[in-house]
Amino acid sequence: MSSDFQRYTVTAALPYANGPVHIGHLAGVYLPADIYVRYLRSAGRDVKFICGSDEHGVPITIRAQKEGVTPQQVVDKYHALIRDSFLDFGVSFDIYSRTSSATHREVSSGFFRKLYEEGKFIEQTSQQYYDEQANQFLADRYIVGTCPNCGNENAYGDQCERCGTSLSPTELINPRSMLSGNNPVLRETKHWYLPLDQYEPWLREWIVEGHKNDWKANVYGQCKSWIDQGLHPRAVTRDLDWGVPVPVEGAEGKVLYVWFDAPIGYISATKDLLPDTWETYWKDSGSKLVHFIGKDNIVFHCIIFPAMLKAHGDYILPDNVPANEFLNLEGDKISTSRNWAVWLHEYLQDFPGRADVLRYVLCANAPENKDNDFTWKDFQARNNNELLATLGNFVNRAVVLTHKYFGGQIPARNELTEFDQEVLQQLADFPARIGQLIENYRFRDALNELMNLARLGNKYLADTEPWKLIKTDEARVGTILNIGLQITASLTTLMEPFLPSTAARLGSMLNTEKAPGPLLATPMLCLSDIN
Ligand code: B3M
Ligand code: ZN
Repeated sequence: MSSDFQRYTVTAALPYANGPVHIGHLAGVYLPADIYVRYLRSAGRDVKFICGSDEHGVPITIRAQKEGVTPQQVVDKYHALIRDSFLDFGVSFDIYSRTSSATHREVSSGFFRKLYEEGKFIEQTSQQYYDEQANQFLADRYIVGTCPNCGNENAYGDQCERCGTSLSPTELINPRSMLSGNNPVLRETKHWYLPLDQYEPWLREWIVEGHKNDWKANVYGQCKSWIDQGLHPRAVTRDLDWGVPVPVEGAEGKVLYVWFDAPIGYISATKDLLPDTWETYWKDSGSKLVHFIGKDNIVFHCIIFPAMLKAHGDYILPDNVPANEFLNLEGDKISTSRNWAVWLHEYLQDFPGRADVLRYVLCANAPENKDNDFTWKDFQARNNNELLATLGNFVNRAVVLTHKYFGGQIPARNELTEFDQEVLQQLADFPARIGQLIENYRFRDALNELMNLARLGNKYLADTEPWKLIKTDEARVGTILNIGLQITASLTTLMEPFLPSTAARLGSMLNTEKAPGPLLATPMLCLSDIN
């Protein structure tokens, strides 16, 4: 139970710094994580929100080759772009670090070395694909071929993106090198493997038995099917020249596999943030570790990384891994290579100051339990019918009428009718209900409850009709607006995790908070916009 924990370590998947981030990333990972963290902070909990760029691996070097620049230039460019997009959308990381940092090299090397010295790896020589023209082993995405599962002719050496099957290069039919296009040859090379098979009984007990009821069905189902199929040793090193060098003798020209070093990036980023106290967030059993990820990252966060943490021995394990499904765009899969995406930085060029509108739409339609579709028509309808007509309209009426009838002073609450009491009772139930939903990772439902509160406010004003009563019963109108403003103030607090800049704007309008900071300075709801 959440109440047993004294603090929270919340991570969001480290995006590859090989391209900008799009609405699928925001809807699937960063928005739910940010809502969760903002809620925890507002509830006074001790929480650290950790992220950074994933700057190693073949996706980076391939992009560098395509653009004719160095891998370092690629990651420098996209690290800055991604970091700024998150900032512009109010994703409130405590740190946005990067895996090319000195801290990360030290922490990930130290992690590997400890496992190596304690004999936790298997050392194995095997035949791997090699491109004789490029003089290079073909790790992971450097090799493509036909997927043995679905026949996709462009499956990668580690995964088929069409059917989602995870692959090893030698399973590909008709393999070809991404570097030269040639058919590769097999050559001998030595690597270190994490014997996942040895962790199978423990993983079965921890996940299949232990997390049956609290992990999301999509996450639990994927894990169970992996474990049921039987786990095998996995190589944690690669023959590449971009990455964290393998810190042992006889490993020249080898680096840590990107999926070995990247999750350790969560730990190094925490160390960057809190050089003296980071260990509390990773080693104390009073800390609740939660990983927000997309569904293609489930096996790495639920099976491989926990096995690494277990092998290491000093670390806590994730309490939950709330992965989302995918978001499509206008009925088609989002694709970087086909440039079919809404890029976050471009959205803000088209809709300056409207980050909250996208946050709202992506949360209301989040792919929590199944793949979902983003359409501009739905975006427009939700903006007009929900944000403006429901939320905006209510807040506008409450505030404008108070200015009109009471010069902007909050009127006194006089005698309460039965209806008033009923509404106040309903109002009092919202915070706990919304909080409970957020703590259970049900962000869509939580947002819907927030809108139900705005609906309650609209109904209250429509039923009590203060604009008719003002001529005859000013005291009664005072009570009505007092309650209307109470609902507005609660809405402001409760909306903060979802719509942070709108909440700041309303807070300053209601004088409940100090003026908004620079990130939050752009209003979404302008009083003149509505009615
Ligand atoms: N960079 C994959 C991705 O962006 C990977 C996540 C790493 S999380 C440790 O989908
Ligand atoms: Zn396939």
